[in-house]
Amino acid sequence: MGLSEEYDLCRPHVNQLNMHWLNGRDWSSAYRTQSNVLIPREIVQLPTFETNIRYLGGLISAYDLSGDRLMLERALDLAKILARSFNTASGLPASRIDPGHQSSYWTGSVSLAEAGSLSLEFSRLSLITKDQKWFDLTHRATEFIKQGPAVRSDHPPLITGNFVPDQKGGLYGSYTFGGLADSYYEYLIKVGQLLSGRAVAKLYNDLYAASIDTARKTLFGEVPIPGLDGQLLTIGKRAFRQPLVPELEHLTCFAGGMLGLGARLLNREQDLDDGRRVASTCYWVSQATGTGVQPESVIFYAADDTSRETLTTIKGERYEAVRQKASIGGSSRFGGSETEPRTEPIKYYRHLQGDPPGVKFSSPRYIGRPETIESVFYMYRLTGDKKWQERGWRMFTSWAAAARAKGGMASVLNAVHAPARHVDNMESFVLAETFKYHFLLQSEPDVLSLDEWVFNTEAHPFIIGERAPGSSGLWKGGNDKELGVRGAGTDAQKWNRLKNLERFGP
Ligand code: DMJ
Repeated sequence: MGLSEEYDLCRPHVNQLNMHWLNGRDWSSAYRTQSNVLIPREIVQLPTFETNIRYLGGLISAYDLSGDRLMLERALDLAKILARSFNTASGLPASRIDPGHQSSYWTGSVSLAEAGSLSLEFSRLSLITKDQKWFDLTHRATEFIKQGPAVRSDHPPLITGNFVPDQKGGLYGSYTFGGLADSYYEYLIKVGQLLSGRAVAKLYNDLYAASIDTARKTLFGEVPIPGLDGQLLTIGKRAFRQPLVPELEHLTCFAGGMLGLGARLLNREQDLDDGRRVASTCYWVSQATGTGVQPESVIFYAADDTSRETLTTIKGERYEAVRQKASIGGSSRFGGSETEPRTEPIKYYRHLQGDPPGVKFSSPRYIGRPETIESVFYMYRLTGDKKWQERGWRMFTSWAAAARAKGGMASVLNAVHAPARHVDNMESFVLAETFKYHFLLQSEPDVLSLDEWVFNTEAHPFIIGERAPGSSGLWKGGNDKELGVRGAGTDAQKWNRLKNLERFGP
């Protein structure tokens, strides 16, 4: 964005970060305060997944974009800490680590996304440093997943959101592309892309392709909205031996872009069409709410839900139609001959209500999530169709109208019903992802071209191929003399630390 001055202002902050301090607490050693109070080594829980995708991914990306050695040094400092999470019996990363402990951790039940989403960062780190040890850690974890839970699955190689690494069966929760699972599938295709040309990429590409083939049969569901027939597709949720729930989590909406990317990389044309329909469905839901932003999740009426109210258009006006439960002239629900199902007759019409049509249930909060605009961005870059830029712009203006606050973008308490009520909270992914995808969608396609960059799940771009970090010329080099003391703690860290020490003060 041309914010070079801001980048230079951030360098001392990155240099001074004390990787041993978490919320003001030191997890690495016991120590004495000036008033001789002994503070024991703290037990902390470092969230492995978030620290990896946000901090490690951010530092690696900053290095790839700038060529600034400082970013790489700090990335390696952090990678050494995160690598301890792999010190488990299975070799899967523990979801929370106490980095001060050297001993093994029992991972218990792990979430698929948390266990399977360190591979892009660790693979890129190996490519940069030419040191294979980082790659080996995540590769071993992927092998474990492929040979363990992916085989024990009801719908192989799909895996439920949670599983216990070494337990027979051991799969819990639902099959989904949404929360708890999402970035595992995303990283299969992206690691395959990062490593393309190397034999080892096959493992990731094959596992990805097989996962999508199974998901098409088990998780993909048509969204039956009259007037939009055949245009909308959701990727729902399925619990153990249960029917598909036609849900659409906002988190799942990244899958439109993932399917498009996979289609291009692996010549899977059907995936592009499905990805386009998933992205359209997410966009459509966002625009069908009272506020113009998308709820956390919606559950559509299934086509055969007898309580379903369907939308129809009569002389250009939108109406809602309630279908009659029993059909004319037949005992079966479909009526007529048993081999020839036919649509039930429409009983009466009434005006469309305000909720998204076809939606039975909404979890209505919007917290600035990026997944739909991410897929809209991919669709534009992959197809060149300007319709996606226009859709993205509508999303941006409606988001601004609903969420803009004095200090940033607020969360919205209820996306379904206007007026939008603000919640005083802005997640870090609003800057890392949501704004970034909006910006890139309206930029020329050679700004971070998808042929040259792969985005981690927090939208931090990594170089694909042999190009040297910093060769984009975005950063001209900075003044290392002004960086301050390495690891002394940033102002924010020191403030937290002071508050913490005061608890023990005289
Ligand atoms: C982000 O932190 C990442 O994209 C993650 O993979 C899941 N989704 C959140 C933002 O919604």
